Amino acid sequence: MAAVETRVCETDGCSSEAKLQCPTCIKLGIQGSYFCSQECFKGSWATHKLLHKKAKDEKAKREVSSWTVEGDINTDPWAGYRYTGKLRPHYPLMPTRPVPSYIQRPDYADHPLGMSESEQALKGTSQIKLLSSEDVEGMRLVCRLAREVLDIAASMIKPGVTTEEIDHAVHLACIARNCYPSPLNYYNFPKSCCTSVNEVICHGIPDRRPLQEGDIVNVDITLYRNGYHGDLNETFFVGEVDDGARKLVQTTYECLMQAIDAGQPQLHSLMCMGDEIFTQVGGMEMKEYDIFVYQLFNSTLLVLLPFEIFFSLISENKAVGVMKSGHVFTIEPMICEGGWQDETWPDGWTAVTRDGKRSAQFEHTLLVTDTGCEILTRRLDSARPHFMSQF
Ligand code: EYL
Ligand code: CO
Repeated sequence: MAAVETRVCETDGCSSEAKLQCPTCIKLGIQGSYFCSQECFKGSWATHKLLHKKAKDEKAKREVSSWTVEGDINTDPWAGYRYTGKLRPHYPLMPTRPVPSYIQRPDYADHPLGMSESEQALKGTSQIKLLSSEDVEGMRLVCRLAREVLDIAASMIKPGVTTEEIDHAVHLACIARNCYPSPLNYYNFPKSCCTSVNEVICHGIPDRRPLQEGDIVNVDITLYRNGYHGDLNETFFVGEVDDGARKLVQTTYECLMQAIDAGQPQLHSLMCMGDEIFTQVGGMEMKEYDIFVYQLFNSTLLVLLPFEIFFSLISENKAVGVMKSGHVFTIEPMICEGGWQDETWPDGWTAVTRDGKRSAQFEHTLLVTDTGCEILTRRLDSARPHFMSQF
């Protein structure tokens, strides 16, 4: 008897017969992708579109590797793309770095699209987890280790060093501390940290570009251990930089520290913290408030609520705006020299300013205590960030 082929709808939990095929998938040559109805197709879109991105990324990778002669650096991988500034990607990227199997992995590390099931399960819940004393110790440890790794990256900053070399050192330093480098494979992110040079606002991908005298570069480090993420970043000077760079980086650092000082339990302090960032930023325009809120769940983590969403919850007087002793979150202001408008490079990750002017960022992971915020990612050997000693 001949087998009759029946297709089942791709939507999670829907088992209807499916006859509609996604047109983009047909174009991109992606097999499968059948849905029973427009409704199911729309409902699955947020997840489904990631398949398109993955197929496009893989196609771009094939094109880059066939174009590149060994040893050559390709600084023009996306035909027709208009860059907003002087920075260019430097391809090809080195192959994905492996993490030894004895290191505990977050769930997204092995998901084909780098998605986190534990994070998805938390979508829409607005309660922030209160940490137990065991959780607090877990966060303290992973944040201290993340700080050590950022300090290693800081020690490498000088003209001529490539951001991929920094990423390599970061990758090994995470493993040496029995931690997984959190960015690796998170939504298929290809590297173990983010390096954001000059007009890159955030999520820059380490590549073969050597740092140049006068650059500013942000290195964003996140380590994962035993279900907890420790996340911090600093912006560094590469050699001598101009006065504009110094003012931008100094201002951004002050934003972060003033915002932290405004954080007190039992107040609508996230609003106060946001106000502090506004006040500090003065004449400069701002990309956005990036106060991401962490939630731990099922011993894996992390929901990131953009500040705008948080802000609207606070102004509606929902309990979620009240900071309580035992909440953990990061605060990560990004400040631009010019306009706040951003766009993303065709790699799908690198966020740059539309006007090509520079952007700086600092980030700490914080624990709310009865008396204020404890900076879990603080330096233990100095009261100052690295850029203050780089001149
Ligand atoms: C991965 C995934 C788009 C990072 C952070 C790397 C980047 C862009 C998709 C938050 C969320 C770092 O360190 C972070 N915040 O401070 N995703 C992150 N990725 C990535
Ligand atoms: Co970060």
